[in-house]
Amino acid sequence: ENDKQSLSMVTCTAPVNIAVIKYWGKRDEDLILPMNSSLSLTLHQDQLKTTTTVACSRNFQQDRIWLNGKEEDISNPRLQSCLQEIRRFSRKRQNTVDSTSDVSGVSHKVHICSVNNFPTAAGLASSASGYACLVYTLSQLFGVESEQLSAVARQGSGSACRSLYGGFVQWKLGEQLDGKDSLAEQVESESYWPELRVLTLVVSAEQKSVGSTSGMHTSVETSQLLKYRADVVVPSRMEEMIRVIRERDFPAFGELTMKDSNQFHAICLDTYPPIFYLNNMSHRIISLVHRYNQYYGETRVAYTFDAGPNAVIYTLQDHLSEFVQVVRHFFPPEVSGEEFFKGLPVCSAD
Ligand code: 2P0
Repeated sequence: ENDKQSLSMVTCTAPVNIAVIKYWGKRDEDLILPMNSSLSLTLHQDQLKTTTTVACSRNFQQDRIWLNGKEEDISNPRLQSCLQEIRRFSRKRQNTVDSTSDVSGVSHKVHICSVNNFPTAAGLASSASGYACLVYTLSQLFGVESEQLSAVARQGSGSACRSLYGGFVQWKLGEQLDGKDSLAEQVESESYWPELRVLTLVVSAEQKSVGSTSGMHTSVETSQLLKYRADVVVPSRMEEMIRVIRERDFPAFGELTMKDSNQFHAICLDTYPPIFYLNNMSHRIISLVHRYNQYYGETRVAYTFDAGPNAVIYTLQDHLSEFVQVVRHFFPPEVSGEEFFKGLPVCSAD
């Protein structure tokens, strides 16, 4: 067997997902088990996504990883959890097929290259698509098929488990201590609500000041509102969200989405010391959306914000181009942020 034949390589892509019921807070930090269930929409493959290539060869001396062209430390515990779990699954499968030969190359070292087509760690869910893509690509390379794949991605980054499926996806918090039932599950496929549109308004592509992992740790330690949210609000909100999605009821979907985003950011303020993810521009977008909806007397557009100032807008195809025009009017792209603040009144002024 020559060197060429000993190299196997797989490339996959995974899109970002944007939560409409937010995950914020862990009950187990090592296994990444959440305090509450969450629900998101996975974007299409041609939008915000990660592309990952994994090669394995008996000639590789060690596992290595490059993120957006720069080599990173492979000893990162979350990366190690994912690699170990996938190799364990692959060995388990091989033992049932043939215990003597290494068909998939699972005993070989891997080289991983991963690139995002959008700014990393700017509150645009890069870890979600990143770990989902890593775990899925490894599973393809090593021939792993398992309903537990989302539990592996979850151990890379909580929100990553939801990017393994398209469409509307829920991450059920689960009950078991080992986290085996803390899995993602598709609620409806990507073709279920074809008129639904998503628009990202990039307010800032800078890296966020407080990472999600440490931010939610501080929230769990200090916010009483978080406990109330996890115990009382989210269980019924999950049911309602699934119902309004199944009914394709946009006004109800939009209202619930905005309320859940607002509650998540309220928890950030209730955290001590407080965490500020939204900035002036984010607040102006929130006001604009409410004024737009008030003008029509119905919820036509909804915003949601993650751990950063960038807005994600959900709307229906019929209202998209008009809303984009409204955004362009109030936020002309050719004017830079500072000048813009001086030149125009804040839209919530009246
Ligand atoms: C979400 N976010 O549901 C929420 C909304 C941010 C705000 O999941 O520590 O990067 O890796 O499990 O998944 C961001 O948190 O945190 C997140 P870890 P993750 O999308």
